[in-house]
Amino acid sequence: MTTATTQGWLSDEQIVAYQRDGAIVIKGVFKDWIESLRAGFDRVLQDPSEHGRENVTGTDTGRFFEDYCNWQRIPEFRRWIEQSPGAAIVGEATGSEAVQVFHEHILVKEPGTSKATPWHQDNPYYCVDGDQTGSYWIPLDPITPENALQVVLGSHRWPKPVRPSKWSTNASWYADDSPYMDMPDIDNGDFEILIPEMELGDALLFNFKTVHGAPGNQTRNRRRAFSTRFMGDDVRFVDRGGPTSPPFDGINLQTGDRMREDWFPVVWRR
Ligand SMILES: O=C(O)CCC(=O)C(=O)O
Repeated sequence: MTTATTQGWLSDEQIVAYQRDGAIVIKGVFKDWIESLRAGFDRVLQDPSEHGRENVTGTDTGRFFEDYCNWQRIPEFRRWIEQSPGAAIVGEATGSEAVQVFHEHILVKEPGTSKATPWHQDNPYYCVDGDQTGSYWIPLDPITPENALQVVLGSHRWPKPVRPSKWSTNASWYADDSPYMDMPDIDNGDFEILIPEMELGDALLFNFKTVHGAPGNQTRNRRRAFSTRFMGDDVRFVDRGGPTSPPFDGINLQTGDRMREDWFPVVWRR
């Protein structure tokens, strides 16, 4: 576990922007972590977990693979979670006293991948709810606006959550979709979309409720991205009435409970 030093990682302006917009780009902080995250990423590709999923089907081209919840068995990921400034930055951005790790996630789109990542919020798929949250999206290959993750600024404050759906069919994720609204037409010009310009070592940090999505990858480069999801003070378990993603079978919590620290350790305290 790391503890806060007198060094803040974020400026006051970045903290205000994170809380207002639900996303910020953090420059350069993870430069020295890229090689080891790539090594961890390769380990997962060679030995995926039961959660590994291929998203390219039918007439789609390329490969869009993702996997998650591997950090306990991948030493490079564990080191990043426990020793990088990632958790501390989420603590600063959310004004939390302590930060727990939720899970990590890898995504690769090989060159020529037609499949886009549809606009979505992560929070409705999760077995948690809260506002003091932070997900990283850290590219492990050079990216361009053509294949970068994009976010809808301010969408973490929308009054209703967006209906979670299966990406392949758009069918509702849960049997009861009454708590949700449909995704508005994000490309109709009414929304402020951030398409980040990023270099290796930069990270996009966004709230679990921020709407995000990405084009396929029609560039000549692989597009690997490493993510970790962190939870701040107000995050609590929620029973969604059906399997969530990730599933966390056997978690044995009730709606409103704090997330258990044996599964989701505190990795930073103020
Ligand atoms: O990398 C992508 O295309 C999607 C990433 C994403 O949805 C996430 O990190 O939550």
